[in-house]
Amino acid sequence: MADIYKNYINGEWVDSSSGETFENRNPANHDEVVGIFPKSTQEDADRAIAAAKEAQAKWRLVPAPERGKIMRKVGDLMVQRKEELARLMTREMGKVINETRGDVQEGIDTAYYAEGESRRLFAEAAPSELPNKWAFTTRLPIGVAGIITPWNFPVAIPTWKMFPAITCGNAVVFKPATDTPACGGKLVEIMTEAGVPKGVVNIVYGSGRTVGMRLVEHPDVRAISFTGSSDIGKIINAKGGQQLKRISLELGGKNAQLVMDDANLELALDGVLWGAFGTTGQRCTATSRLLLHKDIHDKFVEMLVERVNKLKLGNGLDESVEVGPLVNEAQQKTIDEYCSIGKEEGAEMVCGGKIPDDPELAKGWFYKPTVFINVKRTMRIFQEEIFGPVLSISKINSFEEGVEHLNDSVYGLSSSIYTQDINNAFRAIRDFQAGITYVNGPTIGAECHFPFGGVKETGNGHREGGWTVYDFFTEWKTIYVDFSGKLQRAQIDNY
Ligand code: UN1
Repeated sequence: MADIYKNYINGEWVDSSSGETFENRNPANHDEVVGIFPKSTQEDADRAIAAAKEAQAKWRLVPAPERGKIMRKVGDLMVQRKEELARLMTREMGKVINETRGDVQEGIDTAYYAEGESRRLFAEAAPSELPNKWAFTTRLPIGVAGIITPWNFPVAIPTWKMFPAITCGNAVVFKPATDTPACGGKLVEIMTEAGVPKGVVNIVYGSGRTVGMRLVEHPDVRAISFTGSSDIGKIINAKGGQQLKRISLELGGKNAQLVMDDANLELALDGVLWGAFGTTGQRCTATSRLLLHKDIHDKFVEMLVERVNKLKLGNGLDESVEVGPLVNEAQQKTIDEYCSIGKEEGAEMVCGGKIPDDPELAKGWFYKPTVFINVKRTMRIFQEEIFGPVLSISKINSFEEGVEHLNDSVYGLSSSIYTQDINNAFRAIRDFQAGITYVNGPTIGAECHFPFGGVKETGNGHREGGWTVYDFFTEWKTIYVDFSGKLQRAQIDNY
């Protein structure tokens, strides 16, 4: 029997005002319904926003370290329920159990980090230019934040956004992806159990078009944090921008790993297998381009194909499985289309490229891990985000050409170089156009206490993670205190 979920608005679990619902199914076995969820309306979103606004007026007055203690409790409860959450996540979106455990752990780390930051919301002070006058700054919450999240990290990404938002004294309305609503619901349940007051966290299930857009358009939502595609991000930025909202966008990627002729090839191989086929390639940080120096190209391709062909596909609850299904049928179709496009464009497919014929996998949205070689910069499979287990390989003649290839993208999230040459490693750090560069590590594996985000069309300049996201969720206020007892005019009386 599928579990029935409800919205959480103003401290109560409620159905949608429409009475309508939607279901989600296990992508490894589409006969299995994971849960049934309210299909919410604009009115439901409005009620949640009103509740958040009211609750925030009190929440902002709670000392930040007190808010932080609740975050610690959230982390403790997540530790207790880690396995339960991980198993639910694998059933809901398909990635293998070790990865879903990692996803929950990233949320736990984010909770404990939030507790620490609650005592470190540092602000600065500097001398006033006038005598008997002090000047300093402080940081205040923004108000109500709309949290719109994707399905590929159904616990970690919502925690990156909600925990700092709430720790800073904001209230949130959370709209999880329709492919992973159950994980979002469990997370909110934990937050309420840990003591996040009613109205400070609300969850409203439903489509991006109805619920998500209402958050973006409602004047009482002053901040939006969104992770998803660049196309939707641009719409959110344009709509929310009309009201001059603060908007943090974490969007697409077309991340590359450059392997130089002096690299440790075994290490680079482990890296690219994990980077390209972990999470079935469904990460914004996934390695989707591999740039191989000409002197190691043929050998590396041979080593890679041998390993890719051995990757075990299946239901992610089986601990021996390495690659789970895609999240849904549409995604499977997209991947298949890109494989046809790659072939038509003249790239050479050296493995994969089809839906597996294994009858055991017939009820899931599986796709064989795919590798293309001879991929040219003008090809769509070089340029476009595919979000699946497809790796495009290009041969490069030099480090400089590698940098040029790597930077030839509208995106700039993550990047990686494998080399033993310290000079090239540092040149890469300086010259790769990306928010994240790994040296001798794959393009995935960001840690929650560091800034996370990218350049170009990957975002709009904000960073999640680390201390930087605390800046996003606070307003700076400058305070001048004049104790001279007379009018002192800045820029005038001292000159
Ligand atoms: C994402 O790709 O959507 O660095 C987030 C990583 C993870 C987070 C990825 N810690 O791959």
